[in-house]
Amino acid sequence: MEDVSVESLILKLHDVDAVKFGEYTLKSGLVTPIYIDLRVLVSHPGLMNQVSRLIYRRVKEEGLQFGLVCGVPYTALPLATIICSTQQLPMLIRRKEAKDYGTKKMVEGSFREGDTCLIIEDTVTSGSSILETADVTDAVVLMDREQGGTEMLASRGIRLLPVISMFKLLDVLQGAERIDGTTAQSVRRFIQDNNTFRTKKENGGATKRACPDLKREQSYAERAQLPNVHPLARKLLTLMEEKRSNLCVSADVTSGEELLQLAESLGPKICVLKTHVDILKDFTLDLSQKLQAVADQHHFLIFEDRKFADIGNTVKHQYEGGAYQISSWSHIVNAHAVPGPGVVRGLSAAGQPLGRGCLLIAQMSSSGSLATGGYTTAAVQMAEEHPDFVMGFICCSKVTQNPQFIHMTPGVQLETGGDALGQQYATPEEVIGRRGSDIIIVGRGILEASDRLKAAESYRRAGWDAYTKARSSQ
Ligand code: S5P
Repeated sequence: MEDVSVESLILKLHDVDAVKFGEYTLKSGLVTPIYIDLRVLVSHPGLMNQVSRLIYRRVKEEGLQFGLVCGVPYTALPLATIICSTQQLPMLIRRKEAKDYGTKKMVEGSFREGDTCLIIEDTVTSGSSILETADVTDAVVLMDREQGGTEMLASRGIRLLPVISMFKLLDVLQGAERIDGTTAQSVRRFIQDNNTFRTKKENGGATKRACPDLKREQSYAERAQLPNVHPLARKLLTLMEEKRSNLCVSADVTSGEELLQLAESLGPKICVLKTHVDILKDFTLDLSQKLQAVADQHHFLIFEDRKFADIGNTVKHQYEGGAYQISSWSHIVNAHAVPGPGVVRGLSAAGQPLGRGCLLIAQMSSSGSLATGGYTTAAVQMAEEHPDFVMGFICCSKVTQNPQFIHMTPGVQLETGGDALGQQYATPEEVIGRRGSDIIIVGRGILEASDRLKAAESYRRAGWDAYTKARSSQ
């Protein structure tokens, strides 16, 4: 029987030069190591049929209900035609430009207010052409370049169903030895490096990264068993699964007593308690010992959000010495990648013998953050080079496919929005479900609630539900 799988399609697309590797300059001037041109499909009738079948199958798998089909011109137009012809569905044609005579309609074909139309697109990079097409809820795309389209559309409430994703394409071509590991890696880096998108000004003008792969192939518990996972990450992943919690509370309070009280009451709900000791007016080493005892009792980790950012020698002293002696009580610390790998080596010299772990700041939640693109990629690389100390990232969305790293995301509230000083909030559903992060970090969403325990439980449930939903939708 003819092989109509996505894998066989990928190989055929490569055969007909719809996917090419080399150096190609895009309209934007950007040089890309991969070029995708699905316009060549029209010359291969067998391929047209296979693509149409796979698109239709994808849509049916998701159980989408629709009465009309519209292909975004030009490449997806003949694909929509084949689907409509074989499935006996009415079609709509969207004009690229309204004609300047006659009816001046943008859409040809019959439809009524409230009709549901399936939008078919050939490739998606940013997702903007889908936005232009209609008031859409779902769209299917043959090839998702994974450069921000899914995330951008998700932020507008549109679900994008890809038949082929860029990372899958690279895996299949590499597996079939059509491309070597170096080529695959350079394309992966290019995609990760260029998958930012700018939301509209009214959303805060932030640069966000798309998630390279939203799928959660492994559970937290399975990842805890990976041979090269950092021991502290192993402990964290295990307790997350046990407590059914991917919630980190950001305990941004100013008194030691309040900090302890918060740790005691919210302890059972959280996997990590994040502190900023330098905002406490009465920090003592005795307080840090008490905090450790509460962490042991309720099985959570302590994360001092110190954001180290100096040369190795200085951060080593800052980490182990001074009034705070952070390395003596905090399981996790974080660091900016700005100083280069020396910052990790300095911290590691003090923390690794104590079994401590570090999160590198790959992205930030604040509007206008400079931690994007090449900076983010460099932070990921730095982590990969120091896996014995770096256990994960502070980030807005998944920054690496490597399951040994933990992704922790701040800027989370149950409602999207922000504060007056640049903070930007996304929901647990968005952060865990769509952006593929592992842990939500919540501060004021809980601290400012009239009932903090109740609020923590709402966030715990929202984060956990988003995780289980993402796992079950595979
Ligand atoms: O990019 C970041 C990184 C961090 S660690 N954005 C952040 O907001 N944070 C921290 O997360 C920030 O310092 C604060 O402690 C917490 C967010 O607090 P919230 O009250 O806005 O939820």
